[in-house]
Amino acid sequence: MRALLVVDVQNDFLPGGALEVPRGDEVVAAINVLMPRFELVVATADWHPPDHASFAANHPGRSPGEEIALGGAPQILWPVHCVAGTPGADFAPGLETQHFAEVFRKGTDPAVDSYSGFFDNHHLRATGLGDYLEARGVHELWIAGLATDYCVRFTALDARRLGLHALVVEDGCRGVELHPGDVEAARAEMRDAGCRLVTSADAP
Ligand code: VGL
Ligand code: ZN
Repeated sequence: MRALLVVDVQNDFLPGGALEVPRGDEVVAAINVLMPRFELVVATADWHPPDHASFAANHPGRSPGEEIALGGAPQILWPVHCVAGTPGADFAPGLETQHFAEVFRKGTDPAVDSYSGFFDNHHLRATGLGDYLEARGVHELWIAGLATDYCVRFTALDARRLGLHALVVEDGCRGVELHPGDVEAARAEMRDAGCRLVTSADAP
């Protein structure tokens, strides 16, 4: 069984959003074309409480882009984004969300961030996505969305750790590129972990 996972295609990650991904809006059309080709489509949504520890605003004197230690691990501080229930957390306009069989919310714990759609950044808590896919006999996971160098990357790496075939649809993804080269490094890391980098033309 093959499934498509749509990662964090939410307003705050689009141009003009709180944590804008350059050309992030371009993934919508590519994903809309992809979705009808899969028997199962699921999505993740970044879904933070206002007091989330990844928000620079919750650390007096800190600015977005700076790094702190959080629970013993490095944490990049972000602008306030994808606050649960706000318009910034809504799916992008035009995204055909009626294809989503399920949505997995992540980053809901104020104390820990969650880039991966499967586990939080400390790998302590599962979102349920892994069990959901296993219960449906999914062995091949196609992944598209935002952002290539954060949530797509960590989701794809966790998919491999869980023994799934992971295919990252490059024209369905865009990166933040906080530092130049981040997207290229993410591509190399995913490839080295056994992910296949494909385009939507390769879809079934
Ligand atoms: C993301 C940074 C912070 C993402 C989420 O969806 O890639 N990046 N929160
Ligand atoms: Zn976030």
